[in-house]
Amino acid sequence: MFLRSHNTHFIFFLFSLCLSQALGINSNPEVDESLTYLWPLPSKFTFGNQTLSVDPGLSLAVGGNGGGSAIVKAAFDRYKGIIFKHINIYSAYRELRENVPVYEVSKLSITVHSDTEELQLGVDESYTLLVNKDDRQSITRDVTIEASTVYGALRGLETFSQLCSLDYASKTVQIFKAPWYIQDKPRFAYRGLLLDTSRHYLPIDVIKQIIESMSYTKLNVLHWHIIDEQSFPLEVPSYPNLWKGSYSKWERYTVEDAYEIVNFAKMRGINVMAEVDVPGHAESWGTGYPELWPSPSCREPLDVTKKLTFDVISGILTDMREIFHFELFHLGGDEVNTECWTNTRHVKQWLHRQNMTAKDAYQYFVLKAQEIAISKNWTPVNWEETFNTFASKLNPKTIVHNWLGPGVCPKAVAKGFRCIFSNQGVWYLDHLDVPWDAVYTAEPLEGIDDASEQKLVLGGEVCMWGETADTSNVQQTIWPRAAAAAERLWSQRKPTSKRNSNITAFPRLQYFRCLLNRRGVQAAPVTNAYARSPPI
Ligand code: CP6
Repeated sequence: MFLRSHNTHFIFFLFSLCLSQALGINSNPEVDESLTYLWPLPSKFTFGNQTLSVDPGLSLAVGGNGGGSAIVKAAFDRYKGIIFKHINIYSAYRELRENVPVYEVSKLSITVHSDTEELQLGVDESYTLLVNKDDRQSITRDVTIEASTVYGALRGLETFSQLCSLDYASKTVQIFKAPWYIQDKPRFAYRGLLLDTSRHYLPIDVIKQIIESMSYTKLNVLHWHIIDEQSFPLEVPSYPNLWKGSYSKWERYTVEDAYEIVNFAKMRGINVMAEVDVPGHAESWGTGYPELWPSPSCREPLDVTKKLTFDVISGILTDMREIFHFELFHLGGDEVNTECWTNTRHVKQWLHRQNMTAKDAYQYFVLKAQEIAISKNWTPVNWEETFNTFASKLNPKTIVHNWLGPGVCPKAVAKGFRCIFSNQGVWYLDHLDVPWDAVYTAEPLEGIDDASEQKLVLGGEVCMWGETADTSNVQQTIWPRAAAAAERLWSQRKPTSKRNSNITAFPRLQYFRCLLNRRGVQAAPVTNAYARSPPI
């Protein structure tokens, strides 16, 4: 009796061992994680132990209602360039003529179910990626990506490209640990990066390179902080003197340039959220229109008393509405010092007549700007000071953008506002002393336990302010730490500490940082002299 039972178990054990070997599936995700080289980590995946070679002539087959999309075809061509970047295709084929071709992966099939190319907050970015097991009929393997939208297909293509690695010795591209089964979707709808083109001008090509590199980590919003007190680089046809506030004629963006950026981003599934920061951070507006300053010697916030001020805001937003199709629009509202209002005679008199304090005038200004944005069918986003100062007066559509510390999102969502997390202590990239693991372990839902309140946190954003970054160092300041935030925002929540991050995430992030370098992105080492992690 005992022996028989023991035997049965033993035979079953042998059987399952053979089965899992035949299938080549390793289904224990707890163990898998540190063995994969994907960034950000997909929500569900299994892999095996086979190595496949990928044909440099890889072809694309598309299907589904959205299969005809130019976005998918262009992305396939881009990714082919990335995957085979270091292979000279002619020498690869010369080898082929001499040896028998043995590529196991020659075709990628993509199915996109919906034909809509609408790119808005919460667009379905999920996908399933299959690098199929041996069907024992032929050596070729099926690789399929299935997604609801073209944007899901883009995320799947990125993951596929990360499965492909170049074997420098044989000059072949290989997929390790096949078969792969990956089912993936983002944890948060809003995964942003702020770029500031006012403190230093960034050429169009540099902005495009940054957008391209964002797509490698599945970030999906470029928050373009275009204008600030130092310079006004954007062309505004309604008020053509505004860009006189640029550093020079050469450090400007035409309307055409802005279109080009938005389209380049859309092709990569990235929305561009423009910011017009008012009433503070707007001194440069007065270079072209000095009447916008309270006085020539006291230049910001913008003059709250004048009709012109709101006409100009309205003109800028009207022109921008043509360019920026994203439903969110950032109106700033941060760091407003009202001394110029209380110290300038005509403004002081106006405040007195209106029976307003300086704080009332700040609220009046912000709400008026919000109304302009809302009338243009935009959802207004404000830095957290507006919420901190007059939450009950804010339009309920307002999205609160955190920055001053970790505390405001719990308060904002408790009052029913939506929130974006950008705690400056961990997600301001210009703070060079913040190590990668502090970025990685930051949690947008910290302090929010209620499920319906958690839903109001749209996600988060890392901020690359421009005071100390320009073309020469912007990419190495953004990466690799922005990638740490990107995984926090994409991948499912798990308890993370510096200790387990160092085991499960650190080797993957190091690998990913090298991947960025191979793709031509000047990502810094994961730990550097400024940002050394403490020993675990
Ligand atoms: N510019 C604008 C900035 C900052 C903010 N707004 C900023 C403040 C403090 C730090 C970094 C950046 N440079 N317009 C705050 C939202 Cl540490």
